[in-house]
Amino acid sequence: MMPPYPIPPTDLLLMRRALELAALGGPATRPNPQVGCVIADAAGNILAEGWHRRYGGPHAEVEAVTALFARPDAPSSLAGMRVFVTLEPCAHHGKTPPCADLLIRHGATEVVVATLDPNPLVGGRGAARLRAAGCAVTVGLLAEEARWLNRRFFSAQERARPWVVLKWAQSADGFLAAAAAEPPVPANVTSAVGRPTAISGEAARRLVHRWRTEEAAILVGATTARTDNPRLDARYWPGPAPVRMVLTGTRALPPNLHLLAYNEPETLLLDGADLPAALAALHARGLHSVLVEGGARVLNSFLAADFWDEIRVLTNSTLRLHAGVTAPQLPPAARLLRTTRLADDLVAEYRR
Ligand code: AOF
Ligand code: ZN
Repeated sequence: MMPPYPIPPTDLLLMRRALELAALGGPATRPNPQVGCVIADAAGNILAEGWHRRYGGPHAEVEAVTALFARPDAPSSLAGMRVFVTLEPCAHHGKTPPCADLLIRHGATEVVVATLDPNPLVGGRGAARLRAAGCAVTVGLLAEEARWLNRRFFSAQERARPWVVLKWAQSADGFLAAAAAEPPVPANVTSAVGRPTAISGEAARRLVHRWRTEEAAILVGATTARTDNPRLDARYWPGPAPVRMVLTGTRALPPNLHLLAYNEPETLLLDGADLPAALAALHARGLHSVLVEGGARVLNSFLAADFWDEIRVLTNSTLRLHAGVTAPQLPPAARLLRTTRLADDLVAEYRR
């Protein structure tokens, strides 16, 4: 059942709050979704809040119900309360007992859900169980926002492939790197192998490290691994570092590269000739998203195969390279989500 039209503005506010709480879970919930829960009284006053804080920890509903009954003025049950939760309450015994049962046990009479849980273990069963117990369940309030928040989780559950974020940094004149050959470089040279070139400023680099904490894996091609010798960690932002991956060709990588020399956790080497297999390997490891950081060949191969969900482009507006490795072209399906300016760098984020 979709929410009644018109949607009461208070319901929107309460579900938005639940989504804010969900986002506090951040990468710590991986590979679980980020879930938030708000319990309000019949008038719409928030009495308790909760969110899924970390993988294996209590679910959002458990946190909120516990907070509610810890109040000195706690109600005797959930009867007459309004429970807002960003994901359908679970119906399965996972690391924790089913949230639907918890809500029923406490006499819940109204639950508002943003989206059903795509997990086949749940998939509508939580809502059905609540309804069977006489609880009114509404599904679909701010569903799009809730799906976006957990886009990586939904991608894994619904498409059995990771959410793919392509990222590159380019000069104002559209180059990823200066040409490998030292000048003089003919103006028409667009080599695929460049020189390691610092494109972005300090703030943009820090933002990229934040992005790295937000995705489960990070991937570059063998040429980038060789030429740039990147670490691909997240040392400029608190949070988990992504699992590092290199798409390799036929040549072995030099073992003294940072990616191989500092091999804890292990850098995975995947076959660059078979992108579907590489993505399947990520999915099989429970990695729900990947940040693809280059180089040109790898980015273009993801674009050509249409394996992308978001594209983020950092453009240094003051740097001109005149020649070198040409930046990929944005695909026609890319829609600008937002732009941000960080000193000289323009950050453009696209989705489909
Ligand atoms: C909820 N509320 O806050 C979350 C849910 O292993 P477990 O017990 O933690 O269960 C993980 C699954 O439960 C996860 O895949 C997803 O389907 C659901 N997550 N459900 O009711 C929550 N985090
Ligand atoms: Zn649950």
